[in-house]
Amino acid sequence: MKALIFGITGQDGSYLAELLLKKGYRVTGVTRRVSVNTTARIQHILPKIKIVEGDITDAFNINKIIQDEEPDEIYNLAAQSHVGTSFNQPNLTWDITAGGVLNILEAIRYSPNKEHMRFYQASSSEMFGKNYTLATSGTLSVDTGGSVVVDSKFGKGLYTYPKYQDEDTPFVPQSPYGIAKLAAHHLVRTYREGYGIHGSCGILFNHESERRGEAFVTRKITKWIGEFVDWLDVSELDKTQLTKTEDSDELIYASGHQGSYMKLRLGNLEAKRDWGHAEDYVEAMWLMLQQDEPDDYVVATGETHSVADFLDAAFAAVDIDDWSNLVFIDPKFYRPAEVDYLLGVPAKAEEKLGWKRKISFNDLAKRMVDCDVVLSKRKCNEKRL
Ligand code: NAP
Ligand code: F7E
Repeated sequence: MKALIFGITGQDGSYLAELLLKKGYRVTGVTRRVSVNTTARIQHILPKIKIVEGDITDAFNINKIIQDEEPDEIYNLAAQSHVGTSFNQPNLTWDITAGGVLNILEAIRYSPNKEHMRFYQASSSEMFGKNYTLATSGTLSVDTGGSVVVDSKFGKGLYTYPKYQDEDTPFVPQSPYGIAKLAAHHLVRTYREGYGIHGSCGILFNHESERRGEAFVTRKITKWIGEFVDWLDVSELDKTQLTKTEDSDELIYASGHQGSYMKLRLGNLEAKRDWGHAEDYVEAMWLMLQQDEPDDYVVATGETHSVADFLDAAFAAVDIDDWSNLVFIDPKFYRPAEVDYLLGVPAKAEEKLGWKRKISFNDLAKRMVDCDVVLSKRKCNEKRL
């Protein structure tokens, strides 16, 4: 089997490429030319994959790649994927995240091998925006432990809250990114129904990892913790020496120490997300393309946590219980429109694909922190040489 991955240099692309190689696929990845090397996440598998140059906004180039490669499976993970950036660069986001998908769909539509190609599109929980489904009494019951049992048409599942999103929740996107993803989502459905393309969309909720981009909130937090722990170490300080500061103070001080350290600068800590690990989620992408019929699936954990909860879990991994003195709230990181609450019910993916997430929220945070502590130490040591 031959797979073509757009977005192979990203977080998900790297995990998906690893998974497909393990399954014996021949993997081709599309990378765009930029002035710096973007292959860090796939460096370890580069000898085993084929790389071709391409940008999904370039329709002719994309068409040529698809006709030349004749893949059995095409995964589109390429996007301008940062929601905050999409408010600053909405046109670019639209061209890549929506327009790029149309280029791929058109190339498949006119391919002589169309019947043999299966297509995966990376849709997003951002498409739900501010909307959610409020479970009604008929679909809900409370188990003895106080959790809510959602009795969906795909079977019963145990979820912690009665507000959720699933495949039937109407989309009300709140960002240029969410709107572009929704356009792409409807394009895939239309090409599926109109031209018989085997195209499936994974409506994936937030998924993170040790390879997560550094501008997303989880990685921004764990990277800062790694560097902060290294600063404490090098300064021969321990956390009990940190002095209390005002909320308006942007720096951290320690008693008996001359220097200071810049606080972790964040925006809205109240937003809630359904956070899983990317390694689990790429498995769901592959499973979708193994189905006889194309379809759309929510992929999520069924739990929701605030950004503040993630801070709790991440700081706990380095034995810091109270982080309030270490975080500075910077209005710069607030968004013009926010998605307040995401909790996905993955009952359909569990029932039809047999998919189940394996990595818990606390393990996710701990894995990311542990990795960033090691990475920071390595980088700092290199800098000091
Ligand atoms: P990511 O780390 O930001 O990776 C995005 C990938 O897209 C990178 O390989 C990037 O290449 C590539 N790309 C960007 N613009 C391109 C262009 N014009 N032409 C070709 N390639 C381009 O994102 P991710 O977290 O792996 O997510 C993968 C996909 O799932 C994205 O479509 C994202 O929107 C979607 N999604 C992600 C999540 C999540 O929580 N991670 C949830 C739902 C949906 P460079 O390396 O050159 O920048
Ligand atoms: O923000 C809040 C921010 O940028 C999460 C993408 O993969 O998932 C991701 O989009 C929350 C938001 O992810 C900072 O306001 C607070 O409420 O990590 P994020 P996202 O916007 O949820 C979806 C499903 C995708 O599809 C996207 O591609 O955290 N927040 N302070 C902050 N966020 C950031 N980035 N930086 C902060 O300083």
